[in-house]
This record gives sequence, structure tokens and C-alpha cells, in this order.
Amino acid sequence: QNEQQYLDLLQYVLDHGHKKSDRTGTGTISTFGYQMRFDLQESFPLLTTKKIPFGLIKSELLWFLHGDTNIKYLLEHHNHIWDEWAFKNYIESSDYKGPDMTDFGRRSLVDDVFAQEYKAQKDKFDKAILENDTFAQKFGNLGDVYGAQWRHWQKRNGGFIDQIANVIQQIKTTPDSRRLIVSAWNPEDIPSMALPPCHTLFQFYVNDGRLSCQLYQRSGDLFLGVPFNIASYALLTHLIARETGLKVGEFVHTLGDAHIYLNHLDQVKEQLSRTKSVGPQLEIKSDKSIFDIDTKDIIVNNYHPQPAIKAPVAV
Ligand code: DHF
Ligand code: TMP
Repeated sequence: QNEQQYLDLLQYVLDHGHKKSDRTGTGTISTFGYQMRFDLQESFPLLTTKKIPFGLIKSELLWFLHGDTNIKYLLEHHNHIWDEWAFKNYIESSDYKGPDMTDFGRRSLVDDVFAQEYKAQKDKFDKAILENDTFAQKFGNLGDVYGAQWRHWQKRNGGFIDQIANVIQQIKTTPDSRRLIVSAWNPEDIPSMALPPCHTLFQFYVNDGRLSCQLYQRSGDLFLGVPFNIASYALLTHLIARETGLKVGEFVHTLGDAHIYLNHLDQVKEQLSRTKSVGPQLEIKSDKSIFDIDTKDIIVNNYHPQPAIKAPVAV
């Protein structure tokens, strides 16, 4: 049962997690080292105990696969999950002349007047990214995050490495290889990134004509980020399997610091009180390559989730 893996993890951290302060000042309960296994033949692991916006997962993954690191593409697809980190770079720059936005994430939670001001500034920011190319070039970029490392890992002596194209080629030619790895963790580039990669490294494995994938995620926000990460890597496994003529096997999700933010505890308990239903099935309606496929070519069938549960994201 795929979804139960995730619900068990939430319960495990509630029962065994220890209090830990964190970079964002929010506070967490946390545990170190945990593994889940999702059987991709059974169902597509999109949670049913709360509605997950699959459209956002698709556009984020295609954005990575295109090697793009600018939120402009995401905004064009009505995807706002990376806004805060680009906005943070902007307000910390000398180009920003508006009201003080320091610590906007936490302040907008406790101060309604400020929250309105913040929303107005961020709407203006999003509009400028969409309408002004020079502005988008300067402030839409998150640094050399996932897309850059996956498709254009910079070589010491010039040129770059396309890790995704390489791993696809290796899966086709040497499926037994124990070196089918893509790494987003590039120590030299970490300082230039808006957020050092959370999903750090993944490895593929082929047996009996089935492709499995294991992710090492160094840091997991169990309520907000992790449901996205599970669905995103399940989709990536499907796309790579299709590209290499294989069927799907398992997605193995290994976590380092697995945490629940203290301001997500009520939401987690609400979710655990709900009853899950049968998971959906993925359908890919196109023969286009993994690099050309469109969000609308990817759909989930039979997805009947319970309502979304809102929670603030720690910036
Ligand atoms: N920071 C933190 N603290 N947690 C994260 O999960 C996180 N994730 C990032 C970047 N930084 C992060 C990228 N991925 C949401 C989901 C994934 C994500 C960022 C944000 C999120 O807010 N999800 C909401 C719905 C968003 C919407 O509908 O627009 C959710 O309820 O799942
Ligand atoms: P950190 O860099 O201090 O670990 O903060 C990153 C936070 O974002 C942490 O709570 C984990 C969360 N996160 C995810 O869970 N999944 C993701 O894909 C991303 C980008 C972040």
C-alpha cells in the first residue's frame, strides 16, 4: 500500500521525532534517516488523504528537465511554488526600493497589515518577471539549482555534462551498471543557489525489464515538500522508463533530516485522521521525447482525493 508508507512516516515522526530548531526559525520535530518504498506498478503515488496539485508537480519536473532555473517558466504555467526564493533575492538587492520586506515569511503569518503589503509587493514582482525580460533575467533566476546541474554540470576545463542524457544512454546500453547516478549536489555551486538542493542524488536500477529509482533527500519538509517529491520522482521514473523501453518498478525514497514543522502539527493530525482511497494511475498520451513532452500530455486517472489542507511554507 503506497500511501500508507507516507502516513506511517508522519506517525513515526510524531511518535519518535525530537524537537530541533532550524534555519528558518520555525522549529521542527525531526528524525534522521528513514526509508519508504513505493510500488509504481500498484498505483501512482499521489496522496489521496489531501489533494495534491499534480499540475504543479508536472510543470516543476519539466522545468528541471529543460535545464531551466528561471521561475519565469513556472509563472507562465501558473506555478508559484518557487516564488518566495526568487523574491528573497530581489528584496535583498539594491534594486528593490519598496517597503521593508525582511523576514517576510514569518512576519506575514503574524501581521495582517504586513501580509497585505507583502502580497502586493510579490504580485508586482511576479508581474515584472512575466512582462519584463531584463528583470526576469536578473531576478527570476534561482542560481545553478536542479535544472542547471542535471543538464549542464559545468566542467573544470570548459564545456558541460548533461547528466540526464548520459544516464538515459547508460540505462539503454549498460542496464546492469551500478553507476546510474545523477547528482544535484555540486559543492562549488552551493553558494550561488537560492536553496541548496534538497533532493540531492538519485540512482536507477534495472531488473526484469523494470526500472527502479532511489532518491537520497538530505532534508524533507514532510507535510509540504515531501508529497510533491514523491510524486515528482515517481513521474520521473515513468518518463525515464518510457524513454528507455522499460516498465516501472519501485521508487525508493531515502530521507536524511525528515521533519515536521511545528506550525504543521494540526494539519498533520487532521490528515492522519482521514481515510485513504485507492491511488490513481498515470497516463502519458504522447510519443514525444522526455525533453519535448508537454504538461498536458501527462495525466492521472481515477484520482479522488480529499480536500487540500493549507499550511504556511517556511522560507
Ligand atoms: N521550503 C520549505 N520549508 N519546505 C518546502 O517544502 C519547500 N519546497 C520547495 C522550496 N522550499 C521549501 C519547493 N517545493 C509547496 C510545495 C512544494 C514546494 C514548495 C511549496 C507548497 O506550498 N505547496 C502547497 C500548495 C501550493 C499551491 O497550491 O500553490 C501545498 O499545500 O501542498
Ligand atoms: P534547508 O535547506 O534548511 O534544509 O531548508 C529546506 C527546506 O525545504 C526543508 O524544510 C526541506 C524543504 N524542501 C523539501 O522538503 N522538498 C523540496 O523539494 C525542497 C526544495 C525543499
